[in-house]
Amino acid sequence: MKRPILIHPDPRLKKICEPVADLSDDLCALADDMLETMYDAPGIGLAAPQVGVLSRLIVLDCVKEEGEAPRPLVMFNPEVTAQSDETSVYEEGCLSIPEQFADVTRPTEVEVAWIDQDGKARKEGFGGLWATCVQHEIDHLNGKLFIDYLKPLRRQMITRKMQKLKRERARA
Ligand code: K1U
Ligand code: ZN
Repeated sequence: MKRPILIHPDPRLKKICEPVADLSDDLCALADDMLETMYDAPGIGLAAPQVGVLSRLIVLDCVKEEGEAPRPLVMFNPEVTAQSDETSVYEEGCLSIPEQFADVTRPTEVEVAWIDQDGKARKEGFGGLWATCVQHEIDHLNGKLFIDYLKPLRRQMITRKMQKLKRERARA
């Protein structure tokens, strides 16, 4: 089932999310819903607070090549366990901040530990777009949006645009 995506500004997008203690059927169903919502948007990642659930759960699939097999990843309690000194700049977007994009600098490579949908502990290194996306999604679990990396004036302008968008959508 597809779920509605919260639009910034929303207090739920600023909260620190709670670790997942047990993988219940409800949480696994939420992960499936999030993947469906992400692919439909379309997007390459989604974090639980973006659908209003304040738990440490993210999904991502950064396979972009047409014809290449999809690689959906579901991560409970993801944590960056190591990061490169080298940084890369990527023009990021966010499904909670539609049609706004900005350059963000992050470590080029990260190692991430997480619990998968079968309850198994996993650890893997990511680079390129995967590294950017997993860091963006983990930021969501800590109440941080990509616009928080921008200068205050640019952030304010984007926030005002989103407030206007929300008013227009509420009227429609
Ligand atoms: O967290 C989100 O809001 C999802 C976001 C993830 C992301 C994008 C870019 C850099 C870092 C993280 C998106 O998926 S925005 C949409 C998007 O980037 C995209 C959509 C379709 C095809 C390719 C990319
Ligand atoms: Zn986002």
